[in-house]
Amino acid sequence: MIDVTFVSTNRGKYREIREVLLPYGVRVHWKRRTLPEPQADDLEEVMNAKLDAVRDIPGYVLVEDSGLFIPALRDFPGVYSAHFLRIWKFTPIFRLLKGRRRSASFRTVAGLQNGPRRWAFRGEVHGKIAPRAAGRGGFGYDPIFIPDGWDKTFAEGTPDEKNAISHRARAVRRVGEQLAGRGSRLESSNSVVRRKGRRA
Ligand code: ITT
Repeated sequence: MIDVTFVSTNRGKYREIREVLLPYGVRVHWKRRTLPEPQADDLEEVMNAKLDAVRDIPGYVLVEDSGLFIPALRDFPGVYSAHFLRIWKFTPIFRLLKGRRRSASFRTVAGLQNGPRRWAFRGEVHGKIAPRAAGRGGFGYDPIFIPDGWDKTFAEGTPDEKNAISHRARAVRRVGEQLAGRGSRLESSNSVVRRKGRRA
């Protein structure tokens, strides 16, 4: 078994990540810690700031930053997803989307660190914003997001159904492949983590 410390305030993320990494022989330990979320242009920048803040933790350390991107709202709430949800919940999104295209996507950038080494892994799922909130599963924006190919929201699906296709599961399966020794050279390159100017 490989041990990984996942640092986050979000228990829902931990539950999903734990299940996704288990088949790779990776055991996830959750460390609850509030990490800096600088005002940044992309998820990767935020992810890197989070990794900077966990340098004191030995061994493999995993963090991730996620967001809901709505093209009709110029990708809002995007990197501001956590802040926006905390203050406003869903109603303004429904109001802003009246008469506009409802397509949306969830994105995750997961960052893995071990001493001086860093890796970044991305995952995305496309879908649309539901007409109204539905379902009690998941967390965050799950009640208002209908992934492509589904006729229900993430919050109406089971944890396994969400993990089969979610942005987070897609990014984190790559973490599992990396840890199990099957990661591609591109994704294990530090330059991927450090490259600027690319929207995550
Ligand atoms: P950290 O401590 O890991 O930063 P967080 O909840 O603040 O946890 P983010 O900064 O990545 O996480 O914020 C992303 C926001 O989007 C936050 O409000 C989440 O609840 C929400 N979110 C992230 N992943 C989601 C998912 O899979 N389904 C629904 N909402 C999600």
